[in-house]
Amino acid sequence: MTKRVAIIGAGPSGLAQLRAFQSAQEKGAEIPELVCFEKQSDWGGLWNYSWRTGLDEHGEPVHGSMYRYLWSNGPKECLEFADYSFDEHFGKPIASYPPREVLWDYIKGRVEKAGVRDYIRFNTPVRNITFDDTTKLFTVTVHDHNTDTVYSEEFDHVVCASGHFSTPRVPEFEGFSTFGGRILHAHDFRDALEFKDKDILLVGSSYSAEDIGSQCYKYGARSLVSCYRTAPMGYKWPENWEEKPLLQRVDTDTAYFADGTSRKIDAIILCTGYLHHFPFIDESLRLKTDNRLWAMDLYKGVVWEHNTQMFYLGMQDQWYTFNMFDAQAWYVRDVIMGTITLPETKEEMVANSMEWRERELTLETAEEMFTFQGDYILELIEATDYPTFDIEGVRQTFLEWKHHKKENIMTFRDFSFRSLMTGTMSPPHHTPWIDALDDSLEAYLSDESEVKQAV
Ligand code: FAD
Ligand code: NA7
Repeated sequence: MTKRVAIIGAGPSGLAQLRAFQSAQEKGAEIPELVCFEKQSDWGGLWNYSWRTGLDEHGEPVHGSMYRYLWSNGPKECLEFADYSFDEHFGKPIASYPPREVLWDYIKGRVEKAGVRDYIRFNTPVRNITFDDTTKLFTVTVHDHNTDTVYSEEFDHVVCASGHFSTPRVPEFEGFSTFGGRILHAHDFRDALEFKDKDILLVGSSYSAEDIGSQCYKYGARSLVSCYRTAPMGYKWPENWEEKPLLQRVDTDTAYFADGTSRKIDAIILCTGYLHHFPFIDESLRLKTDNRLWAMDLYKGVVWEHNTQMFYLGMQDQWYTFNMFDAQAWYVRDVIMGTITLPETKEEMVANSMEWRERELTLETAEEMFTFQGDYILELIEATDYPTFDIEGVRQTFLEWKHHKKENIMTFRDFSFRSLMTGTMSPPHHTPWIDALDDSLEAYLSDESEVKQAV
């Protein structure tokens, strides 16, 4: 009887899994029966923007953490699919830091071409996943919001690709319950114009703090102050943006910091990261990890060591994204289809993971971190027929990107890179990022500058 595989989520990771199977089928292999459950009404995961916050139209927690005017935070050349280039999708070279809608379009292009949409059951959140030791089958229980019915089906394998930048980590600081302005987490941030002419406090010192702060600056916040727990971001900030050690407390309109200083503020944006949150997975199968480069219990970063019929995709902290999910999905496909054989014992898998973890613990610089992730991806790619690509070239691109950011955090998106897949050089964008206020696909792909020429 044909094996059945459940894929949870139709974001970039879940879609990579569908494409991996479809590509094997295209080459003549017989593939298992696939069912992808997606809680949203469309595909693309976080890249499928929603204006909603809190609960969705069905009362489900809103998955989306993306905001309006979001532009890629790294060069697109580092995330390009090895089997579907930007050139192929757009039919012309495009600049290196596309806005969200452009990347969403690219993600969709590959799976539309592959014809895998029919595998997906939309508006269908997974409620529960258990495993029966006797039958060796999973029972997956879902809620179909199209018909408002709950049902269960059995599967031989489960691939969890539900993402981990969706459930906010929300610390509390003294005085929050009596603060007079708005307090929100990055997960609920949508439109920077809301903060025009306001004095903003950002808590956190990673991607969200940097990018949400930059957006607020670009769209006219009066001032910004960001604060860090461990280390400052340390960029050369514009003159109305200051970085301070951690927030200690607030009163109705003022924030007090660990260095004894204070600032009047109108709103607080908690850029404090996300939880790996899988309330729908039985305890024995549930991944528990922080946001880090090597999560334990996952052989090769994907195989659940305690039950090798279960897999996770994209659960690591991400330097690489789309092409890493591909490398993982192709590997998982081959384990499921039996062309990759796992070690015989759990101990061997754990020992292998420990080696990666020990190396992860030695990483100090960003360069060491993206080299680590590049090495991991290469190891996966070498085991499958995913087209290999120039990981060393990606590493160099990341290096240049970091350098550009250090030089000027408000201009790094104005640089261009060469594709590591096709060799095509990206053209510069028609408008510097700081002046480009329209983030639509049409505006981005047009040749029209947004900067009015002086007459
Ligand atoms: P997601 O994109 O989160 O997709 C998971 C899918 O699973 C969703 O569609 C969700 O609805 C579905 N799902 C979840 N739970 C269930 C359930 N119980 N039942 C059914 N379906 C479920 N990466 C970059 O490369 N460049 C960037 O510029 C960039 N910017 C980012 C900005 C923000 C604000 C965030 C939060 C992330 C950003 N990322 C960026 C990283 C991002 O994680 C990846 O690009 C990518 O979206 C991860 O894909 P995924 O499929 O693993 O997860
Ligand atoms: P990250 O990268 O996980 O970073 C979380 C940040 O939040 C980090 O600076 C943490 O500081 C900080 N943090 C967490 N808890 C606290 C508390 N209690 N107090 C103060 N600061 C805290 O999440 P991001 O949202 O920035 O990025 C996630 C993804 O979104 C990323 O991949 C991008 O592509 C977009 P720490 O350094 O741990 O002290």
